Amino acid sequence: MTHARPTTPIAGQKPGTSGLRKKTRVFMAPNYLENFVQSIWNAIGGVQGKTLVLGGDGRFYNNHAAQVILKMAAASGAARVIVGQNALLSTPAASHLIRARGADGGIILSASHNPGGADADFGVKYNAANGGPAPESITAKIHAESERLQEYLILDTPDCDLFTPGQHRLGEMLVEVVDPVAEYQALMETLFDFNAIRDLLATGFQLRFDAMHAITGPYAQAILEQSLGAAPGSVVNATPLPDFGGHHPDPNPVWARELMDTMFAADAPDFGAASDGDGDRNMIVGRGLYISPSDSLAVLAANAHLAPGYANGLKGVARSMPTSAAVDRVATSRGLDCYATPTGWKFFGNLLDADRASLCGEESAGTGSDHVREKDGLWAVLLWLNILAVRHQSVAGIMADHWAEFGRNYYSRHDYEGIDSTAATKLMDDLRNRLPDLPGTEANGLRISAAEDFAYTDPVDASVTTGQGLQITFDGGARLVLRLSGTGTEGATLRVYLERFEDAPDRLALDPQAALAPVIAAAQGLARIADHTGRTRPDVIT
Ligand code: VG1
Ligand code: CO
Repeated sequence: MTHARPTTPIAGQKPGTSGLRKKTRVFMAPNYLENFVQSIWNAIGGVQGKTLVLGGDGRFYNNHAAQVILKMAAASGAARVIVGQNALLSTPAASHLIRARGADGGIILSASHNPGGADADFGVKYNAANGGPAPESITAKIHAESERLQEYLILDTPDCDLFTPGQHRLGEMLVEVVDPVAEYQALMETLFDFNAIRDLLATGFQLRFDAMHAITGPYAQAILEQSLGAAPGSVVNATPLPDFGGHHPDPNPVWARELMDTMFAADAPDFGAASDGDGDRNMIVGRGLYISPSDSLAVLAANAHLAPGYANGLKGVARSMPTSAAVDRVATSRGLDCYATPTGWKFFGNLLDADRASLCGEESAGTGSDHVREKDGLWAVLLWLNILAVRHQSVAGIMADHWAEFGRNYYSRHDYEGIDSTAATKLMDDLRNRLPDLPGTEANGLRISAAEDFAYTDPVDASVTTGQGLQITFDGGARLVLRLSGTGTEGATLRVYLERFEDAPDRLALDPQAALAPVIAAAQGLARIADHTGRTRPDVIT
């Protein structure tokens, strides 16, 4: 029986960098989830007769939310929902399913790298028919609908069996429960030389993949261990847990400390990697060497042609604006177009759909290609392994060659987490107001050549997005960017992105923090971070 339940608008249902993220208890409050889901349906012209994909990263509230969404899809007349078994799907696997099945869209339940649990974070993201995160035009519409919502439709029926693969019925709607890994794995087999990677692993090459108790565990076990033959136990923390074992499933040297310790030990494996809550990010570590995500993107761009799926070369590359310009150097040398977009994968969708770029990446450990419309953690790991298998070199060897050829963009991000929102806004406003006066002046001995509040005009649909970060460029190409996070759920997080280029052969192996010291000092002085926030050092350095 379909019920139309009266409701009233709930303030703040505005999707951020990647979907709507809130404290789990906010999502658990009466009507919160239902209001947002109905707002999605309303914003996309309803779901009557449509096919949707549904799955999540397995965090607390995942299964309950999935049942609510199914009942709401059925009540609004959806024809079919394809759901990962137990309501699990990594973000890239969901993107692939939407595309492979020609679905009209999909919903991903995740707050990605944010911690999970009743007292942590939850999130809901809508992806469009191209498999990618809804563009700003749709997220703005969802928000507008949420502000005038008066009722939602839901089926009054017992929960659907999401455990048994196959077709089930929920009212008139078909629910198809699928293995979350199988179709994704088949896609990976079309892109990479699995035999070459098998041969590499058979020679005793050791790898360690840390799934951080999040969604990539089952994917990595099936692909890395069972199919490619990595030693059993190569994938650690492989069981997805509702609270990710109490950790942040954020693949960076701070939150993936365990992997860093393993990779810097005397008997370290040859290759280490980690992924995040929903499986769309990757951290790459060589033996005793952390690879910054911006460098990883550049290496993948320079070597992608070594994998069968990219043997014909790339159509172009794209990075988010705060990501280092290391990939730009590869693009210049290979004659590829290179785009700089605002932060967040939704801005890459048009470039990928229009065949202007086939490889994209962000400094936050997200890389991906036109095989889906999301970033893809395991995909990046497999591309690295394919490159290592063909080049017969260590990770350190590949990096040394790369920097010798292209120079090195020293890069780091400093995060100040959970700061007072008013103070954070004031810091940004103060610096923004001073931008016009900065060019030509000096900060800590560095001469400022340009200062802008980054705005992006999409080259495909000409849509304009403003206020995407304050960018200050110095003579010689050093750069700093400041922006506020759009994925947090508590206070504000200030992200300070720092970059400096070096190509002197004897200066390619410096400590990144030391190499960046002048830029770090300039950032402190220009933004008066300590004065505004009371913090003298960042909480997380990546
Ligand atoms: C962060 C990252 C951004 C990424 C986003 C979603 O956003 O900086 O690069 O696209 O998370 O990734 P923000 O607004 O907090 O800086 V995920 O893996 O959380 O879906
Ligand atoms: Co993620």
